[in-house]
Amino acid sequence: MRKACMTTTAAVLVTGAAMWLAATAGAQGGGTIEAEVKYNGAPQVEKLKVNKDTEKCGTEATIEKVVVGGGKGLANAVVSVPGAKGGTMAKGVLDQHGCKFVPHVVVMAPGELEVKNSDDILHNLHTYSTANPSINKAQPKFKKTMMEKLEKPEFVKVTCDVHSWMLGWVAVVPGPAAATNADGVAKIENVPAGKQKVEVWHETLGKMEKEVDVKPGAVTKVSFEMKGK
Ligand SMILES: [Cu+2]
Repeated sequence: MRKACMTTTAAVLVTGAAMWLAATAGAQGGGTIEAEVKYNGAPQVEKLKVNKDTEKCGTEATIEKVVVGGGKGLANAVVSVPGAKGGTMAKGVLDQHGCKFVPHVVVMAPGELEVKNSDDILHNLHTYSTANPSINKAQPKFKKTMMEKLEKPEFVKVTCDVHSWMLGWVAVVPGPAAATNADGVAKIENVPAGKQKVEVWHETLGKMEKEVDVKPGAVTKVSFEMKGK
């Protein structure tokens, strides 16, 4: 009884110390970068007629090349801090749903990508890579999920050989990163304080970079304006 009691006390002390350490690290070590990406041009969204698997794909496909939202915000741009170690990285999950890649741009740390097939039809994952081995693999309707390796940083184009209009991207980035939302805003949390290079990538508009000074425990804002090519 006495031993159990002491073990519990020790566990509480250890948990308390861990929480204190985590709180201290959060307050001193990292800040948030809020990036706003704008595009001063016209959206490029193509529509085309679909005449295959229409019960799942619908009769019209939308190809999102440049999506511009409210206040000229550019969606689907990837904002990353390539030189920062640590930070929060999302697991890579790419779904094929309604004969579209969802999300249009997946952001992930080097490692494994989970590829889902939410449609009850055959898709064929085809990636275009230089740093990673290319993938060209059928995903039949019964195969709801498959795991693929993308271990080197790279922006990988993804298509489907069954449905020619399907287009997506997987951004494999070494540091903390996020894709911009419909308003062109991306928030990256837990970025180590100090001078950091922030990089923006967009599938058709290219790359830009800026240096920011990340303040611990604060939000550092940075804005970009992508130019048309
Ligand atoms: Cu497909």
